[in-house]
Amino acid sequence: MPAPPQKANAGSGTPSSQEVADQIAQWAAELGFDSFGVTTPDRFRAMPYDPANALDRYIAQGRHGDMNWMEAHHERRRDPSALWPDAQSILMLAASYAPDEDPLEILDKPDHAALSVYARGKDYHDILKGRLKQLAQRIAGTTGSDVKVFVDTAPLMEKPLAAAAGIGWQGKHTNLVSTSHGSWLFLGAILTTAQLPASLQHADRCGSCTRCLDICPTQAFPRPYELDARRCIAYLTIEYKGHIPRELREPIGNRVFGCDDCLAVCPWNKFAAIAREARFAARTETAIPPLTDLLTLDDAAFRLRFAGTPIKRTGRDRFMRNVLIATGNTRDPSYLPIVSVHLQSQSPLVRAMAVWALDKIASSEDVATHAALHYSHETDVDVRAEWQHALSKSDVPNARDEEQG
Ligand code: B12
Ligand code: SF4
Ligand code: SF4
Repeated sequence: MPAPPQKANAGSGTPSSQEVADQIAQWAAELGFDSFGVTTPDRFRAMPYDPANALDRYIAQGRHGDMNWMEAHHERRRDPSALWPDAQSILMLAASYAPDEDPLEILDKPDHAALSVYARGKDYHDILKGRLKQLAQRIAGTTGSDVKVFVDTAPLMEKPLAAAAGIGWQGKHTNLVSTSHGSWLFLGAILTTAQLPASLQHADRCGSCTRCLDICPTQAFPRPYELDARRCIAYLTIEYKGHIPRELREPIGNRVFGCDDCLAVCPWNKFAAIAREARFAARTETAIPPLTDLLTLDDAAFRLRFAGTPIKRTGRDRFMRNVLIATGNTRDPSYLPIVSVHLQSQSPLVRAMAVWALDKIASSEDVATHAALHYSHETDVDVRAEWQHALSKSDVPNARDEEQG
């Protein structure tokens, strides 16, 4: 492998490592990245809050919930050298997806679905990966070094790496914040065997602010700078495959896919320019859809509607589970006909949340009428439990007896 650039070699035409870093910064800007910084595995390990240790605690406490892939790749995630021992420098890139409107406004429209800002446009993984690959090719061509590109899905801790690379700091909501782009940044990484000068790190600028912690609808922060994913709406609506715990359904409100509350209240957002990348902007069909539109989606219509967005990856049934929770939270009986259709869904996940929504929007007489049609045929234990809970307020004797017995 050719030697990576080190220092200026007067008259030879070989660029110094600082000149190479400056050139990469320029390319990154040309490719649409809003921020760029360099760090090393040693600097990452020396971060004052010890990210590897924080990850160990997070996994040991089960805060990753059923994201088993975090446990499976734990050793590699905790240290970039474990992922790739030859990596000498880590280049962190950030792209702004700052919205052009207040993402919290939709929360006042319970008959519409709140889809988190990051999921409204084209899938950022695709956009970022394309750009990172182009940048990596140019770096490899210039330095002769080996390069690897990562965005989100690789076992790398992108937030502390970005903090180590001086892009910003990890805020109390745990995401990376920057003084110029606020909390709206996507992150990506390029690892290389080239030795490049490390960037200066940012100081933590959260100060005494606690806005992100205070607004969280599900109290997902056990303490500042720490998140229990099991309580986070982003986890529950996107990653979690099971029945969402009963006590967290009402706080979810109309957040059907992800949540932006802790990001949106960050005071540093006032310095964030609207995202340059038009493909991150909301597509008409994903902007703020009425719940009625979503409640009628079958699998094919779901795929068509959300093709190319992160939403498609959750699959129709999990998405419909979330839509039914939002529908229950409207407390609006006019949804009764469409909710009752879902009582017959093939998916227990959907049937269970249809029963919950029914309970929230219908009278106990209506619940009993629908139970008479469906409860005795129900074989799924979780769906039966939802029926029993709903019926505990009405007069259907067999369900009440079963719950008591
Ligand atoms: C797993 C995951 C999730 C999980 C868990 C999130 C979490 N905080 O762990 C869930 C599904 C909940 C999630 C949600 C979201 N995610 Co996410 N997620 C990831 C992923 C894949 C791994 C994160 C991870 O390593 N978690 C493990 C724990 C240990 O890390 P941590 O919470 O950051 O813990 C740190 C702090 O506790 C800190 N710490 C501990 N003590 C102290 C003390 C002090 C003083 C300080 C300063 C810090 C500190 O050290 C730990 C290590 O850094 C990354 C991509 C990647 N490969 O890194 C994207 C990523 C973090 N997610 C991202 C986004 C955009 C989101 C959402 C905004 C999406 C949405 N709108 O719904 C939400 C935000 C929720 C939130 N408040 O965090 C972006 C964040 C970009 C940014 N600006 O930081 C990332 C980087 C993806 C990307 N490539 O852009 N996500
Ligand atoms: S994304 Fe929402 S639920 Fe998750 S921590 Fe932030 S405010 Fe809480
Ligand atoms: S809202 Fe306040 S505490 Fe939270 S990340 Fe932003 S500045 Fe820090």
